[in-house]
Amino acid sequence: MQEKYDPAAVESAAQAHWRAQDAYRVTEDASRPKYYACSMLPYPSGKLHMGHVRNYTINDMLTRSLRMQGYNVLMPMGWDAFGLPAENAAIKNGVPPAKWTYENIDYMKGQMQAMGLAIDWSREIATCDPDYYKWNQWLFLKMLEKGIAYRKTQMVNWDPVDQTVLANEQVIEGRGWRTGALVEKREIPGYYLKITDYAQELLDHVQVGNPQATLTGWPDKVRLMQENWIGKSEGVRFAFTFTPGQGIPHPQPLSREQERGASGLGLSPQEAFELGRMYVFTTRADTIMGVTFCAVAPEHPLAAHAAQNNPALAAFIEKCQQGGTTEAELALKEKEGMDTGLTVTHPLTGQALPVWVGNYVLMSYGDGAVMGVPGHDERDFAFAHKYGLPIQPVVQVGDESYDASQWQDWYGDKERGVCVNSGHLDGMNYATAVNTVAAELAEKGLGEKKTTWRLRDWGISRQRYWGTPIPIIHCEHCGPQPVPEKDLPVRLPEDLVPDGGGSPLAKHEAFHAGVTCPKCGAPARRETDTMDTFVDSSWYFMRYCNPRDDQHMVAEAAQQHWMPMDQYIGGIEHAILHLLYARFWTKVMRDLGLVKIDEPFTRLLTQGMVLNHIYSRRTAKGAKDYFWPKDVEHVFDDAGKIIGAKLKNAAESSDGLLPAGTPIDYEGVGTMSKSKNNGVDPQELIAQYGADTARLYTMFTAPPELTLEWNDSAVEGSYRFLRRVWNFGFKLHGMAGVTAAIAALPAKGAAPSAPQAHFGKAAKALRHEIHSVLGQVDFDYQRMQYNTVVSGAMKMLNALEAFKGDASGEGAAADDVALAESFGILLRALYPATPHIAHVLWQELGYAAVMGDLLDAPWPKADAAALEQDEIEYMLQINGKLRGSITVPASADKAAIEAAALASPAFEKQAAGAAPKKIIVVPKKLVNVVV
Ligand code: ANZ
Ligand code: ZN
Repeated sequence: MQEKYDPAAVESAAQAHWRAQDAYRVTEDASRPKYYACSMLPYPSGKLHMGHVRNYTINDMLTRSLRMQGYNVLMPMGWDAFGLPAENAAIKNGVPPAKWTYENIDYMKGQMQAMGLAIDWSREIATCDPDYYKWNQWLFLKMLEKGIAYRKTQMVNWDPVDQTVLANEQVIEGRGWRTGALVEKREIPGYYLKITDYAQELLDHVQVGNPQATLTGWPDKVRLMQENWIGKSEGVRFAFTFTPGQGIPHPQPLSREQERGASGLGLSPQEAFELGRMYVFTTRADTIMGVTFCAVAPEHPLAAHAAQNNPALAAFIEKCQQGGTTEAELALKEKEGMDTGLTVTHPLTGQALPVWVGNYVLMSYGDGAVMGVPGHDERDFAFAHKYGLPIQPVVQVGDESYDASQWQDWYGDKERGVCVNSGHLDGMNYATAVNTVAAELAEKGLGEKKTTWRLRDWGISRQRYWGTPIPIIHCEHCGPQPVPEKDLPVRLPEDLVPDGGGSPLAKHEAFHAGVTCPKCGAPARRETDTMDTFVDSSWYFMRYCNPRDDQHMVAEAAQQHWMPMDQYIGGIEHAILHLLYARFWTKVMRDLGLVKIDEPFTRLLTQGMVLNHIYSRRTAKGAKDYFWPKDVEHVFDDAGKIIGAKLKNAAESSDGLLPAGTPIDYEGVGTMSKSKNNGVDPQELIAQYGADTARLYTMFTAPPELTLEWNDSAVEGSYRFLRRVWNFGFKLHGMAGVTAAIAALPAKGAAPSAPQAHFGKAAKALRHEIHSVLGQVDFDYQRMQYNTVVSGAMKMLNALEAFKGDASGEGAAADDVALAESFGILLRALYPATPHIAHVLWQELGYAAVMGDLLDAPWPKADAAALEQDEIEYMLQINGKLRGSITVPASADKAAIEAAALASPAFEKQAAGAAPKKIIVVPKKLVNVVV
């Protein structure tokens, strides 16, 4: 055995051993309980970052610890290989996205192997592989058949210079990322998936507090984010009629059928406009008597109508449509509006109300129009203040007094509110008022109660090259036709280099060559749009169960064996879209008879971000340079508080080479990122300390779900700990008594052989410590709190290092047994975190010869007998002050403990002959004597 800990040698030996055994290949072995643990598949960006290291180490610890406990564990890995960065890299470097992607995959796979992850590589998937995306196409066609996929026009970002559609992330402050041209909105056809048909089920299964919820193994935070995204709102939908005589359609009475409109779901804003109506959706029909204006979205037909001969309004509408229009962006925007000059009629009072265009009204939600109740809606309140519109309070809570100059939280409280200033509604609570108003509106044929959802159908068409081709053929005569199943996959040519000007597929004649209409046989052209990459990641985890099946998308037996996944691990950034789409896709597959599960992921762990210090400096030109943490040191004040930073060494900057000592701005900590120069490269870390240190450090520094703040000296500390483990192992290796004791340990499956009576005092104390820490470690493994698993291992090593055999009990041999047993427990407790060093020590010291390979070694169980103590130490207090301790037999009763306390030298010294007034005994902890 090597005397010195040499991580590189240890790690390559362990990895060679695992490779030779094909140690991580799993099959559907029904004799053991299954466990499917999976990390979200990475994008092959080029190299691993610390977030990956953390994510996969968590997964690996889970996998290894469960395997030792007898589970058949699946830990697969794959690549989310389609997407925009590959195209951008291609534009920049002139390399085809396929080549770039496959090279990155190779490199990152090598990095993962160097980390010693227990991945079953035989199940590897790359989503850009035709054997994989063929099934995206196949399922899409099934969805088309069932009407779950459909075609409609969609709004896209259009770059007028490059003549191309831009992804949202390519629009920066309203301009194209490459050309800087002002981006226009265009309507083009695209494909949608009806996720809205599943809204109720998606909500029920995830909602906190819902009796139908099954995703109780997910963090509440994520469940709530999904609930909000799905956004179920119960309220009333009703129409304001146009006040006659304004040159807009005259309101007409409608039958229920007419009101349902062409879609059957109610008139669209345009249809309603033509019939003299403007629908709104409100969750607060109880405030209907407080409406003082209405507001419509800039895209609403009423706005368009009013703008026809109002250039100022037309300009305002255009301005609203520039820049971001996502809800998050709108929420941050200053509320702005303009009067249309048109009025609508209040359905209950008959009052004429002005209609404004408001930038805070979304065309895509409800009916694209709101009733403005500034008295009780915070946004309307701000809007009314800005434009001098009247504020009319109509809800009273307790004896609060309404002050129209300032918003107060109770104005929006519907739970405790009672209607006031509302005529016949006065005195009603929320529910009664809403029911009354809904009934009156229904009576007038103007509206009814309605549930509105925030969730929209999922648009999957992307005008990009590097994605799954949508299997559609366009025929001049027959329109869009599905590609026949036998012709799948529609292969994506892999040798194209996009140039930024539109999809190269459109210009690539070979892609269309020989294509004919499946219906009439006329020459035709392929669809050139590709699928959103969220499609790829919506079901890859099911494909891992039968990755090479070329006859089926998913194979029944394998699905039933592995799915649902027991534990999914990934970043919080995927809390909404990816997880929602994957849940939806699973339900669609269920309804198509492909799988039998309702939900794909039983438990979810969202790991925290990895943070590091951020250091910057303004350049002479006013831009910002960021500096590597390794080049900077903190400047402290007298109290030890960080007040700034300076360069530790000379460093390059935009202003040239800066000398050591140059002051630098300290920005605090933030997520590691390339742009802030504060990333730590896992490769460098592994080269310097080894993978085990990288793994141990990321596990030890914080619980998996919390953020991890980088600390170089703690990395060093992790390394030193492993070196101590090695040194201790080396010492034991040289002790013939210990190696003999290891060889005599019970084999796997055999009963423990050493009875408690065998051990002397020191050995009992060691075993007591090791087994009680083991109990804690075991519990922490179950709850995946891996940071305290590592600290438990540290405690074990401390106890082992401090151990001095006293050759009591059955002599020195019993001490050796205690050492052999204890170190074997430490190695197993540590192994899931640092498998290489644990594996090599396990082999070298002879544990493997007795208990087999560490991969499947028996998980140690805390020995109840070792936890029993012969003697207990009590802290001794005199008048509440700690004065020493006493040791009494574990069997001592209260009287015996009191007597021992009074007989102790500490008491005699402190009490100086005074009589005790009172003695308090806290069992197993402390005795306090009052004199
Ligand atoms: C009047 C009112 C009074 C409202 C009040 C709220 C409070 P949730 O809960 O998210 O569904 N709203 C309706 N359609 C909108 C749109 N297209 N763009 C922006 N806002 C819209 O929100 C429902 C409330 O959001 C509705 O209830 C409406 O304002 C507004 F004291 O109507 B309310
Ligand atoms: Zn045709």
